[in-house]
Order: sequence, then C-alpha cells, then structure tokens
Amino acid sequence: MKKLASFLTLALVVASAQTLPAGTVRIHYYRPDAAYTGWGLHAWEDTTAKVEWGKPLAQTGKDGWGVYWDVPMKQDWKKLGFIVHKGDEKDPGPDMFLTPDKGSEVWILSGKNEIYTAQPKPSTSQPSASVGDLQKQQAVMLGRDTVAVKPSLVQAGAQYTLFAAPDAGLTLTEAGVQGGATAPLTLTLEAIGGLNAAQQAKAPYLAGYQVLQVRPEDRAKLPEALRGQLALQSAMPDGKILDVTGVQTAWALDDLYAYDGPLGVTWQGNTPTVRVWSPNAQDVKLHLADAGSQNERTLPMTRDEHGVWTAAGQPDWKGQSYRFEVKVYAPSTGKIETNLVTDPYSVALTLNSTRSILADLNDTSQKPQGWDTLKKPALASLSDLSFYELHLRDFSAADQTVPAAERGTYLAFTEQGSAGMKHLKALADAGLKAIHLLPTFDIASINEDKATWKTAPNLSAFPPNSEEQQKAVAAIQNQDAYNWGYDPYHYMTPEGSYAVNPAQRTKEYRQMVMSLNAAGLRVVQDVVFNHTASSGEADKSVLDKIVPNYYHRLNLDGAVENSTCCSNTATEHRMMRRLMVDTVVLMARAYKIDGFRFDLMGHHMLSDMGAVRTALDALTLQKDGVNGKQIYLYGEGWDFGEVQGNKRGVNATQQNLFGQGIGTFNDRMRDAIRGGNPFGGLQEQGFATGLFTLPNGQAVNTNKGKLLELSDLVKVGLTGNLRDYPLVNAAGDKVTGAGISYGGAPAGYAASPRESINYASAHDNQTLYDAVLLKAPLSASTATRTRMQNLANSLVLLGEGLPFSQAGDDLLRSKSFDTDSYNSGDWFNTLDWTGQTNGFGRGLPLAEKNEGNWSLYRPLLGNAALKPTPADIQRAADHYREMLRVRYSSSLFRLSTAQDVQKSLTFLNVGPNQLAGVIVMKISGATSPSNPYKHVVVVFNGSSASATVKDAQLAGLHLTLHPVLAQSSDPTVKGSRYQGNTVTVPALTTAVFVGQ
Ligand SMILES: [Ca+2]
Ligand SMILES: [Ca+2]
Repeated sequence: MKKLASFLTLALVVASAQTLPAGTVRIHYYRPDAAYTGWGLHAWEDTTAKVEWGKPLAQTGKDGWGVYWDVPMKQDWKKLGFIVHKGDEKDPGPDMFLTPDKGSEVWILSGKNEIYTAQPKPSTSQPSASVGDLQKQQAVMLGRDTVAVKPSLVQAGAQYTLFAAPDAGLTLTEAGVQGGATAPLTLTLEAIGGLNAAQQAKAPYLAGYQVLQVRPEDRAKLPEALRGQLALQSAMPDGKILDVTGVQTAWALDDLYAYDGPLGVTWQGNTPTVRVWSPNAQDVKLHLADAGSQNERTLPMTRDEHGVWTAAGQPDWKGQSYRFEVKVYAPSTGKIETNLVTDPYSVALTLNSTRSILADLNDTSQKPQGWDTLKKPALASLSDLSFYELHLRDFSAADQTVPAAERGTYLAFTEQGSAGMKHLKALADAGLKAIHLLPTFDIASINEDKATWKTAPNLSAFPPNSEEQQKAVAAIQNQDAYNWGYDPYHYMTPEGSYAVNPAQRTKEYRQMVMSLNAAGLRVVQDVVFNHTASSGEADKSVLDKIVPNYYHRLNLDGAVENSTCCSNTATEHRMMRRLMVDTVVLMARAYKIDGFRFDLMGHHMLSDMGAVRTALDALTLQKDGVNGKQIYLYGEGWDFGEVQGNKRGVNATQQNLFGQGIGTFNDRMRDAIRGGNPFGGLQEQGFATGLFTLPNGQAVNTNKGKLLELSDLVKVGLTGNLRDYPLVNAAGDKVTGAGISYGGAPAGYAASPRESINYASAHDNQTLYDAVLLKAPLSASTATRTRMQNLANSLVLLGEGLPFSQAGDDLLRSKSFDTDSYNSGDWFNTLDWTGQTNGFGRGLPLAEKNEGNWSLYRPLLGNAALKPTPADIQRAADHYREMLRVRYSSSLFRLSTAQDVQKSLTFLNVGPNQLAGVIVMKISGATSPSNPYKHVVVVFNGSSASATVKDAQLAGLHLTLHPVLAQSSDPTVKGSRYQGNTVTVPALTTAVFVGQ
C-alpha cells in the first residue's frame, strides 16, 4: 500500500509541479534540448540553504514546461543570487538576482539572461530556426583587428561580418543578425588561418581556433565599433547562417588603448585632476558632492585618444566625494547601461564605499607624527625574514588590555602595553621579522557602520561540544564585524570597519605600521588581485561597470570564470595588471608596506609577478621613501582552474616561479609534518603527529614506509625545498629534491631557499593544534600533544626556507576544528594572549563547512582531558621563542643560495635502514660575525622513543647543546647528549647541538 502511494506521488510530480511550499521561491528552467541531467542551482544571499559551487541544489521537480528548484528563503528576504550550472558550465553565465518584487515563482530560459515573472513561451523567445547566440561571446579578439573563432565558423566561401550597434539593438533572426533602431555598423573580415606563435603564447587555450582579420578598408571603423554591442556572423553566400556570437574585446582594447599615464586623482599643489580609463564608454561624467552631502552636481569629462576621461578640478574640490556616471554597453545584460560607480583608483572612500573622496595622502592631516622619517627595522637580507600571520580583529577583539573602542582596529596595534603587543614584541625580540596581516584593503563583506553590527549573545555557558554556539554565530554571521576579507571592493583604500574613525583610516593605518615597525616588526599585506567581490551589474561591482568584460577572465562563452570562488580577474590584460602593480607600488610608498602575500598567485601570469617585482625594485629611499628591493613577495603558487597547465599563459605557480626570488607556500612540507592534506585524511598521521611510532589505531598509520617517505618530503623542505639539492632518499637512492615525489609531482621546486615559505599551519584549514588533536592517539596527554606541536614548529623555524606561522601556533591555538573560519565570528577566531585558554571547546564548528564531521568532533570537544593547561600553552610559547632565538643565533639557518645549502647542509640517518621518525640535519660553515658556529647539528626526533644516532660525521665536532636550549624551560631537551660519534635525543624533541 505504502509503495503504491509513493508511486502515485511520483507520477503526479512528473505531470505537474507541486504547490509552492511557504518560505521558498521557485525557479523554473527550460532547455530546448530537454537535457536536464546534471544541471543544478547555485544559490546565495538570502537563502537558508548553504550551497557550495561543487554541490548545487538538486532539481526539486519537473513539470510539463521544464524543471524547477524550490529554494528555502530567510524571512523578509531581500535578494537571492543564483546561477544554473552543470559543473563549471553556466547557463547563461552571469550571476542572476531575484528580488521580492518579481514574486516567488519565476522562469528562466536556457541562454537568456532574463528572469520572467510569467511562464514564457520558449518557441517565441528562442526562435528555433535561428542559428547562434547573441548572449554568448564565443569569439575572442586577439588584437585590434583579429578575432579568434571556433573552427566550425570557418568554411570555404563563408562571409564573415562584424556587426556593431551603439544602441545595443542587434537581434538574431533566421536570416542572421538584424540591426535595431539605427542601422548597425558592419565590418567584413577574412580568414587568415590558425593562431600564429605569438597568438598561441598569448592564448594557449584557443590553440585550435581560427583567426579572422578585419579587412583593411574597414579597420578604421573598429574604435567606434568597440563602443557598442558587437556580433560576429559567419554565413554562406546562399544566406545559410553558420554561426552568430558576441565578441570578447579585452585584447583589442589593450592593443588600441593600453595606457601608462596617471589615473584616479592627482594633485598639482591643491588642484586635483580626475581620470578614469574607459575606452569603450559612450560617455563618462563626474558626479561631485560636498563632504557629507548627497547632493551631487554633474560635470562633463573629456575623452582622449587612450580612452581616458579627464576632469580638471579646483582647489575647493579637496575632501569632496565623487563618482563616475559611465554610459557603456554591458554584455552581461545585453544593454547600454548608465552606471554610477566609484573610482577603482580611489585612495579614500566614504563609509561603506558609496563614493570616492578627493584626498591627497601627502597632506599633513593624513600623517602621524614622524611618518616621513619612519625608519624600518634592520634587515640584512630577505633570507632573514620570518612571518606571523594575523587577522586584524583576531589580534585585539578579545584583548581586555586594549581600550574598548580600539579593539578590532588598526589603533589596537598602537597600544604598546597591551597583552597583544607585548606578545608580538616578545616574538620580535626573539627574532621574528614580520607580521602578515590578512586582507586590510577595502572589502565588501563587513558593514563599516559599527552601529549595524550584531553580536552573538554570551555563549560561554553552553557545553564544549554543543551545537548552540555555532547556531548563534551563524544567525548573525553576515551582520557582525567579522570576515577574513577575501572579497576585494577597492584595492587602494584601507578597509573602513577596522578604523576607529573610518574617515581617518589612512592615518590610523599608518599609525599601525609605525607601531609595528617600532616593535621591530615589518608589515606584510595579504593582497587579493585574483578576484573581486562582484562583477557585471551587481551592487558591489566596480571594474565591470567602467569597462565591462575587460578586467575579468572569461570562459569560452564569455562568462566570468570563478574557479577562485568568485569573479576571477585577468591580470594578463594590461590594465588589470597595471591596477595590481599600481596598488602594490602605492601601498609600498604611501603606507610603507614591507611585503606582499598574493592570494592564489597561480591565477596571475609569471610576467604579471615580474612586473610587480620590477616596479618595486625601482623604489628608492631617496626618491620614494622606501627601499623597494627590501620588499619581499610571496604567495599561493597553486595550479588549478582555467589557468592550470599554462592554459592562459605561463602562470605564477610553484614550479614556474623557479629562479624568480618570489616565495610560494610549501604544501609538501606542511602535509608531511601534519599528515593527510587539506582535502582528506583528517586522521592520517604525519612526521610530527606520531605516524608509525605512536599510531592512533587506524591501519594507515602503522606504515613505516610512509613515515620514511614523509621524512624525505620534510628533508627537502628543510633545504628550502630546493629542486636540485642532492640527497639519499628512503630507498637509498641518490636523487634530487625534484626526484622526491609529492603525490606524483616533484617535491623540490625552488631555486633558492627564499622561494619556499615553510609552514605547518595557516589561516586556511584546521589549526595545527586541531590537526594534532585529530591525528594523535586519543590516549596522548596534552603534554605529548604540545610536544608534537612544538616539533612541527621546530621544523618550520629551523629549516632553510622562510618560516611562516599562523598567529597562535605558539599558543596551541584551536578553532574547535573549524576548517574554514572566514565567517565564524570572533567566537571561534579570537586569540587569547593571556595563555589561559586556546579556543578548544567553544562548541561544534559552524555547520556550513563542518557539519559532515560533527560526529567525529563531538566526543573530542566534549573530552575535558584534551583541553590544554595554561602550563602547556606556556611551554609552547617558550618553545617557539627558543626556536626563533636559535634560528637567529646563526646565519647557517638562513643560507641565501642553493649553492650555500648544497655546500653546507647534509642529512645523517638516511636510506632504508634509518631510525624511523628521526631527521638529523648537519650544517657547517665558516664562522663570521653572523655565525659563531662551525657546526650545527639538529635532531628532530618525531618518534615516541629516545633516539640514538651514530655517524662517523659526528666525530670530532665538539658539540654541545645550543646555549638557548641549555637554558630551556623544557627539562626534557636538556637530557640530549653528544658523545664521540653519537647523539641521543629524547622522544618528541628537537635538539640543536653546536660546535665552535
Ligand atoms: Ca569596506
Ligand atoms: Ca561575518
């Protein structure tokens, strides 16, 4: 009976849609080919569903018209963002937005960027006889008069026509492209074969395409054509249409209009000039308003031959706000749009970035006292750098020693007597060189009006493994003060929510830099040029409203790529690259930033990073107030998405960056230290977490061979991840760093140690302590777990390669297993500099990213025996500083070239008969003012037993325990011994011996 009933229900669903449940909206979707399999819905903004790109909403049902999705909505919803997609194929492409005025049931048609409020007739909206698609841009201009097209467009005898309509009135009929109210401009083209070598290098992903070229007599029409809607048609002489498509124009704009002169606001004395690059705009006007006023007056701007629009200002413009009114064709809507938009070159903004401000960063009012004469902490070599990664709010949001109004702000760093600054100062005194701040440019995700912020109620009474804390945090997560900020809105202005007074943000930011520099620490900015918060005509879209479809990287259909999560930018386009270079130079000169960490750097081209490096190298103390050669660059050199495998040109990946002196995060060493990887193996153990010698009961962790393989990866990391360093691997073979395998890829890839950022933990993924918790045997004491964490930190801090830690790695920081705390609020993120707590047991982590593992986390969070004591935390803090002191006691730990490493560093205890879980690194060199030791021998004993290593190379070195460790707060390390040709080191201990 039951079975029959469900069968009947199913039959009904097929025939007609179910009634719409309360609290949901229904989106219908029609495809002419009726091939609905695999198409899902990505949804965001005011839906209660947590949808990830890789896991779209499944179709709710099917009716006589098409399929539909019912999307659960928040109460009083204002906006729903959605994209229909199948894998990375989107239909039609741009982000679509539904607002309540359209009702709760809407219809969309395949290929049409339009939301219908009543069921449209597919047959009339999508003429079945027409060929091609004006909504897509499948033709790609490679230069001012060349267009790459799919090979199917090119046939003998075919006629190729480019139609251009300044009124965006082109339509597609059975007879091909038709004009709108005004006759379109037409240009004829001829097929000239495949891509030549230069074009293939520029656009490898179009390698199989054919090239059409505008005939000489029509080329003069191109500049005008580029300022309207464009369509390319291929037709046979008998009128048969082969294809029709829109056109991507970025490289044509580059070829015709690339520009090197000033942009944004420049000052001659007190007189400003405002400039914006928009070569394809039909008109640009300047909107000006007095400070604090909404009453704008509109002024004309003049276009020059570079497509730059200029307005010459008056001295009384200083401090006024401005926006641009840009009239331009937007492929994302298929219309001529009139956009009111801020300046991408803004150096000052009103609250929440509604308007740009005419500001001069050189004004005395923008500078703290002593700014112009600020002296940087000494740095003999970039190879001396080390990094501590810190989120601006995490630093002070919970620090009771900071005045309440300054918590979570730039000014918190000026409180030299606060618990947080004392901690940073202590790290600096031990040798730490730089604080790396998570994004501090203007971001889109935090409301800068503090009065709007919601805070979670007091959550401290809930059990340590309750669901309640995360529920309360999630309820307000989009209205609170917290976000990591990987959502760029304006690159050249500091974020306003981090300022006590957002109108004074430049001055406050500079105070922060001064104060950190005074503490002996350099300041590194995390920069995110690989994507923007929005694109197209969306609210917080900026670049696309000025030069649509130029700044972002488009797929073969003309939709914005989003492999980075968001709207990917295209730094291979000249003016996007320039925006990146100009921003970095501005931040170096105007904010005296000492280094830049590039988010998803692999999504930029190698030449883009070269351009940044060249621009910085040109900065001098005398001319620019900073020495650009001391500014270090590093980033994430991952290779994935549309740029993978050099498909969009040679990109800035780990391996392609060989020899550039730019650092990349060394995932090989990270994974080998921890075990598992960010994509799996939560409970797989690694070198520092007990693999083989202290297994956690899972079969995978009893494998000695795996421990020896991971030890090889760690060793390569300790050399600075050098590609060509020769070593004996676990099998006993002599190989190079590149000959060690990391999941099939070469482990070593660097040309010098400064090209490897060695780390065991960063803001992404679980903290080091949480990883140790998941991997170590349940029976391990908190003291044992602390030793594992300390061992991991030693490997990072004593290797060649530049050490990098997440703030709190020295305080056993836990986020209660949160794997991605970007929007998990202060509750899961803040640091406790007092060392009384570490963040463990703050409840189950947010469901959005972690719910699938709650059953694993629940008993662990509820286990009081896993909570570290203040003594454990103190030991971790002491250990971290001891290791910093050791690192900075001798330049042998900071060798600057591969040759030096090859000459000075050797590993003992190698090959198949090595003592498992023990790495012995010997570094020898001449003594000098920066090196008091002839020999340094470091023993990393990751095993659960005391280790004795005997080697003839140890004879006669006259080793003693490093003076810092002889004074250690850890009694165990003092039990390390050297005698004759043997060293003996206790379990889970890093011992450093030195010989003079
Ligand atoms: Ca902002
Ligand atoms: Ca938030």
